[in-house]
Amino acid sequence: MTTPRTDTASFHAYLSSLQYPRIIALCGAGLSASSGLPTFRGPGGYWRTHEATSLATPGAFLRDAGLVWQFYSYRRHMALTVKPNPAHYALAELSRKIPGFQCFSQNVDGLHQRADHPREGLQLLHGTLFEVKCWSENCGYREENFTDPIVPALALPVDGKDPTATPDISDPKVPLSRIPIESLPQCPRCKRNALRPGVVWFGEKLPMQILMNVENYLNDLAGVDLILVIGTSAKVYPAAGYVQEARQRGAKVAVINMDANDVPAGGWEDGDWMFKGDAAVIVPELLKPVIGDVIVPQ
Ligand code: BJW
Repeated sequence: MTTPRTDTASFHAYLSSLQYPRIIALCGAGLSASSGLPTFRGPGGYWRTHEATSLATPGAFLRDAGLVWQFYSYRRHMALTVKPNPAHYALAELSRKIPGFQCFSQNVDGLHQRADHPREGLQLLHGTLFEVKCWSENCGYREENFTDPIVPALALPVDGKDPTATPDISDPKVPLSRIPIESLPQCPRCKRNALRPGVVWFGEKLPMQILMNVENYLNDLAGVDLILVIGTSAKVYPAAGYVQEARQRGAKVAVINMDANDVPAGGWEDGDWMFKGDAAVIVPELLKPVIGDVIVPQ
């Protein structure tokens, strides 16, 4: 059985040896964990009594659009409240230093963008919380939207005893009112359907342009030198499949994860690395030879 390397020195030596580096990062929810946002699987993967992934489906929206909007409105609020961490800034700086670097991110929280990650180096595989679109694909309306709450009905409840406190509605002990579909955001174009979050749910296609950008990058004849697999369980496809695709094009794999058992499909191969711990600490350290010290704005 192959065991991955764990020393930073061999990683730095490899990084420094690349003349025209072709590097990919595949990022997941663990990247934003130290910013204070929960992951999907594992202990933080529940919202009230619901598995977070069970609310990320078109079926859940059809059954109870009010509940699904409460989940996403809460997450929009949380994402706006927290800040990008040093790993977001390190990846953004890598993108400025190495034009061939592409960050394939499954995260919808907007933290890459707030860390000023150059737009052309960022492929948002699963969309963003801050775009909303008409439920009807035939209508096709979509808009960028940062309003919090997006409609008054989705305002967080106020504590009866302390009006300055907002009870945490992710806690099932906090009562949640039922929201009728008419009180949810409505499509201003067709005026017949509710708007929904502009994210990719299970069973839905990833955005066509993003898929094309990823395929074009992977199919470039130059191959790939390195894929950084950061804070993702790498269980959701097609994103998880990009690790093997990069490998087939010559890439070495470096995993940065709190859980050393979260191994990408296909297992370890000679020359891989596993860095166990917090991405916010490890990613800036790994990229130091190229980006120097990360500056996090106060
Ligand atoms: C830390 C840390 C710290 C913690 N530092 N680390 C092939 C095989 C089998 C199934 C399929 C297949 N191809 C497609 C499918 C079906 C399905 C799928 O993959 N199912 C799997 C469950 C098996 N895929 C799809 O449905 C996709 N669509 C599709 O394939 O369409 C095809 C199609 C063709 C034609 C017509 C129609 C369709 C769509 C997938 C969409 C996923 N959407 C979600 C929700 C997005 C919106 C939202 O945010 O609510 O995306 S689900 C959820 O999972 C979210 C995430 O982006 C995604 C990945 O999760 P992630 O980021 O890896 O999080 P976790 O929690 O799993 O892991 C966190 C990790 O961090 C852990 O490892 C921790 O240890 C670690 N960590 N703290 C470092 N501080």
